[in-house]
This record gives sequence, structure tokens and C-alpha cells, in this order.
Amino acid sequence: MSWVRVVVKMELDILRRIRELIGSHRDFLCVAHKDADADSLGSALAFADHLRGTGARAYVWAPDPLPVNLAYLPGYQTVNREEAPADAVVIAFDAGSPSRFGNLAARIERAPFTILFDHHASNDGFGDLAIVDREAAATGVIIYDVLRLWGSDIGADAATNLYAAIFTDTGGFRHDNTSAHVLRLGAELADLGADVAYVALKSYKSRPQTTLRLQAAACAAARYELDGRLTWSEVTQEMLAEAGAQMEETEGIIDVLQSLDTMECALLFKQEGERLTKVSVRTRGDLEAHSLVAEVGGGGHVRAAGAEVEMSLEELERVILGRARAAILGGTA
Ligand SMILES: [Mn+2]
Repeated sequence: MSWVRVVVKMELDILRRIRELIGSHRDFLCVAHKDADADSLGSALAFADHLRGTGARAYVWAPDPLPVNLAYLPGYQTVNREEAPADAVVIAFDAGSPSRFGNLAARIERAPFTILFDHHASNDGFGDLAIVDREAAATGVIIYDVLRLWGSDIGADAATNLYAAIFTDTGGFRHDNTSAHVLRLGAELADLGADVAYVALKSYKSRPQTTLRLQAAACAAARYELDGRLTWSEVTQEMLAEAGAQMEETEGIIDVLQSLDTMECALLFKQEGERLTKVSVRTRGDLEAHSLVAEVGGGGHVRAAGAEVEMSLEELERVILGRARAAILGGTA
């Protein structure tokens, strides 16, 4: 039942044209977004496997620095290794605009043809052929449904990549986007050989001490406003140095902040540089996370969003906290 829903939503005509394009080209460049996550890179790796199975050549690229915490994904060692021919068809995964692909954005813009698979609410609709399902829990869900529709032979490695994509984008099957459909896909991928315990271990139980130290500092610095409806914290360059950690180790802090019982909006500000700050947003209830950051050029989903802005830490905090407080009190975002 849910299977039919997904296929109809994905527009069979576009899928047919994508399949024809794959059949008539030889080289494909699969790209994951900046600060790649398991959904983006896992989807790209699984789709590259499919392409190779059809006799095509597939290259997988992700913007530098490639996150080392994704090294467990099968095929990770092939990422960013081999330059794709200039006329390769670009297939982009899990982001709504070319700018989200960092140093690969230019490559996407000048590609002879671009295909996009995405599930973000804030999608610009780029790509010559795009499959955008905003209700899909993960891009990995879309890729799995497409490969299944095409009768593709999904091996254990591709199954692990797709499982990792779905498992992490649902927060380990805990977020609101966890549905019966998603749980069924998880079971099917396990049947296909996905190593589910290994993915859980590598996703949530493999943190170095520096990460825990940084998380402790960020939690200690957390502020609680409006009776705990708004909670926020920050990671400064000084805090990173103190913990001996890298900025990519901030992953997971927002999950602790959003575990607060009274929380409607959780924010984490990250000082990337003097004039460059990132913010992660999580919401519960009526607040829309992607709407909170739309004004500063960010995007994402209803429950999870983010932005990277050329502002100082203090400036971005002032803008976003102002919006968050108004949205909570006014009931809009
Ligand atoms: Mn995703």
C-alpha cells in the first residue's frame, strides 16, 4: 500500500527518463552534499553500485573535508579518488540547491546533464530531472524504492549504505519521520544483508573522548529560555581548542539539546570563523525549523534545519534567537 503511494509520488515518467538516460550514457558522477552525512553519501554509494551493475562507470565525490566518521560506509575508500570525465552526467543526492555541494557546485552547474534525488522541504528544484519527495524520511528511502522498482540487484554493501542512510536520517528510528514504511524498509535491507548492528555501533557508539568533552562543555553552556521552550548553546573556537576537538565533532550535541522535555526549539551555534557561523535547528510542535533559517539563506526540513551564514557568532545568535523567541511567543515560524 505504502509502496504504491511512493511510486506514484515519484512520478513514473521522470523515473523512466532517468532510466533511459542511464542506459544511453557511460559516465556518471554521483555527488554527496557538503559536510556529507550517511544519507547523502550512502545514497550516492548505493546508486553508484547500481550504475556499475548496468555496465556504466560511476564516480562518487563529496566536498572536502570528507567526514571520517563515515569511513564505515562500504565503498568510502573509493570516494574522491578518480576524476570523472567532463561530460559525465552528474547525479546529486540529498540537498535542495547546488550551493549545498560546496566546491562541487561549479561542477554541477556546468555538467551537461544533472539528476537530483532529494527529500528536503526547502528544495529549489534544481536539476534537469529531479525526484524530490518531501515526505520521504531520507533520500535513502527514495533510492531504495527506485532501485526496487527497477528490479536492481541490491547487494549487501548497497543494503548497508541504504540502511545507514535511513537509520541515521530517522535518528535511529526515533524521529517523527519514522513510519511503518520506513521500518519495513529497514527490515528488508537487513534481509538483503545490511549489517544493522555495525551501522548502529558506527553511527552512535564510536565517539572519541574529545567529542564527549566538547559535548559536555556545550551542554554546560546551554541556556534555557521561555520556561525551557527554547534551549540553545554554542561551540566557539576556544571550546574546540579546550576539548582538543574538531568542528565536525559537534554532531550529536543538538540531539542532547532537543532531548529536553519542554523543548519546542533547540539551537546550536557553531563559530566556524570570525565572520562565518553555522546554526543547527530542531523543533517540536508547530514551529517549522526550515522557516526559522530561511531568512539567512538556510534550509532543511520541518523538524531539522540549518544554515551557514557570513556573520559573526554574536550577530547570527541575535538574528536567529530573535526569530525563535518571536515564533514561540507568536506561534509562527
Ligand atoms: Mn537526508
